[in-house]
Amino acid sequence: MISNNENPLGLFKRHEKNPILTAQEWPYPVNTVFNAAATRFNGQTLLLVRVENLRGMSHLTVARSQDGLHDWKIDSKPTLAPDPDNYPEELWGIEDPRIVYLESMQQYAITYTAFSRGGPLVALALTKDFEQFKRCGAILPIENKDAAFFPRQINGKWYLIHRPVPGDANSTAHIWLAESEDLVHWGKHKLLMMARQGGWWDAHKIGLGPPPIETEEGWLVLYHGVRVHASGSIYRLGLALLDLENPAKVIRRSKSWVFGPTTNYERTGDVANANFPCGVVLNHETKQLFLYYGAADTCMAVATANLSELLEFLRYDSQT
Ligand code: BMA
Repeated sequence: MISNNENPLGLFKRHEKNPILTAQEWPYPVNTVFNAAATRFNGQTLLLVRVENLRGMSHLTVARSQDGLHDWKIDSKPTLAPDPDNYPEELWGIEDPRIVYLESMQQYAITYTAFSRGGPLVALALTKDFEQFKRCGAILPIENKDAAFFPRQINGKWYLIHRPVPGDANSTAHIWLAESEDLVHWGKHKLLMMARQGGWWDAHKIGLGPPPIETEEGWLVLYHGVRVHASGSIYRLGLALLDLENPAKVIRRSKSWVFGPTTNYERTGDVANANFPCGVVLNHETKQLFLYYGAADTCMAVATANLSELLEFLRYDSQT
């Protein structure tokens, strides 16, 4: 039998009921539902789903399920809608959230892309109950996306992973790390991981997927890598491991991708060949990881993996 170390594409197993959420079952008319953040809340799995309306703009809506797989209960109207009157950066919608529970503050931090007149940027909202939200406004200017906090302070500082785009939307883009005292003002920006070059699968752009996961070996980072081909881009997923006490240090980075578009619902949709995870839920007893991902910018799907198998694969396939 071929081990997962020799077959990275065996690490993540798609759920047989995929896609788990589609526009057809939404309680109100929408175009697509994708790129959801994920967390556990009140004993349930909660997804904060990016929903694109019939004007092409996105808002966020909560869907809950007891087991994270079946019987989703979807809020009957947008849970967090853009508020451009008070937050002009949300003019053209809010997208691609990441949720991190900040134990020390007893609240959930939601970092999301606000699509401003000047381009996409990173905004922050805090909540305790997913009903009332305290917006903190834009925390990083254009063009920036794919940001999430680490769930705890490290040596007295908050850390944020983010992905600025240095030129126009087609330029190469890398993953950065920033520090803050208060979650709102970010500085000491450092380049954390670069897109590879040439023929590599992650040679064009890379960006954080779900928020970093704390493990005994380091912070496990699942990141998307983009390769541009004649017929468009392919979004796939790779792994990296950061030092627990110094997250600016990359200990390992997978050479191969570990998850990419293969099924019909991943290969066909509004944006073909985009597997785009923004949320992960870890079962701390079984060490099973539920990866929630938008498929082809059209629907939501889930795949499961074993945490120790991912770490073992990283030991085997690493390059930094
Ligand atoms: C990225 C983001 C995602 C999207 C992906 C594929 O730049 O905008 O929201 O899923 O492109 O279209």
